[in-house]
Amino acid sequence: MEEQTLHEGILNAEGKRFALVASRYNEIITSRLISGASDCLRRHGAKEEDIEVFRVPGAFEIQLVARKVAESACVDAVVCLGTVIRGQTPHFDFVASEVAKGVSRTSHETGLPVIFGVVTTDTIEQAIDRAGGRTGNRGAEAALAAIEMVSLLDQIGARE
Ligand code: INI
Repeated sequence: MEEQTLHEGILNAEGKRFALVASRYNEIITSRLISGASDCLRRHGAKEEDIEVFRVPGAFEIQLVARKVAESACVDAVVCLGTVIRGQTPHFDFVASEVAKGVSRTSHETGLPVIFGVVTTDTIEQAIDRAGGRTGNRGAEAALAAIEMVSLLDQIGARE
């Protein structure tokens, strides 16, 4: 049988530039996502000066800034961070689905990894769990996904 050719990103962020677009709503949770993402990027080789943080009021505003930053071509990937908690708003479904759709659309339309690191939960306890609590840090996971995707896209680019 012929050997397969596997393409997968490596987890090395050296020389790469990242933007974190993070909402202020539920700041106690989102600040932990920012710390988790920044720490993960640094530990994988990104320089402090190559990590920019853009703050927006709420998750609903993430998409616009993520798109502007992605279009500026100054970064290799954008990591979107926020916290939407169902108990806090009847608008939960609307806000959560808009930000998810917006992040996905921005990635497809700009060709840049735009990663969804928005915590969407029923309760604040579940959000804490996902922001460095019992079930890891969603910000760090999103940053890792960004590093992997940048590397994979580099490999695809090198084949063209
Ligand atoms: N924004 C969030 O990021 N999380 C929430 O849980 C939330 N709630 O509960 O309403 C929220 N609302 C604000 C929204 O994102 C916009 O900032 C606002 O509607 C102004 O456009």
